[in-house]
Amino acid sequence: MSAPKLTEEQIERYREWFEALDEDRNGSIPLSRLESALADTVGMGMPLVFKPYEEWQRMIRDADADVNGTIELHEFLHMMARTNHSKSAARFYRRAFKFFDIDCDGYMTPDELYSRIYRYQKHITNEELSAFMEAADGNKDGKISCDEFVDFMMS
Ligand SMILES: [Ca+2]
Ligand SMILES: [Ca+2]
Ligand SMILES: [Ca+2]
Repeated sequence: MSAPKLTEEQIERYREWFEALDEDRNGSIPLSRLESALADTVGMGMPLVFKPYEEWQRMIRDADADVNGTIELHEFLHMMARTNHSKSAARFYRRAFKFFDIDCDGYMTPDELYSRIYRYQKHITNEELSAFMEAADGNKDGKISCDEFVDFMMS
């Protein structure tokens, strides 16, 4: 098994997630707990608009390498590494982009982003959306291309 490639920073962040999810602090997280939690933490704290729930479930089941019904830290890190850096992640974000590009012109505008996100997460603020636009809009033309989106989500 090849070791997952994560930066120190990512390992630190994922370890914090893991510890937050490991409520009884025994070093393992039941699959069911992880499933419901991941649904809320996918990318940018956005809800689960990017990926069908069944795919997450499958990914989590796959992550339980020793099939003991719980995810241990090393299994968790391995799963996050695969999610972050695999080609399938890029494919997944490209598909997600299409979801936001409502008029299919190849760009995600603030209006499109807002109308999609709002359906799932009513409490998102204009400031949060602007911050996302600002951060993801690499060439600062006020809209997000598919490449900009993928780069941002995978950075
Ligand atoms: Ca396990
Ligand atoms: Ca568009
Ligand atoms: Ca742009």
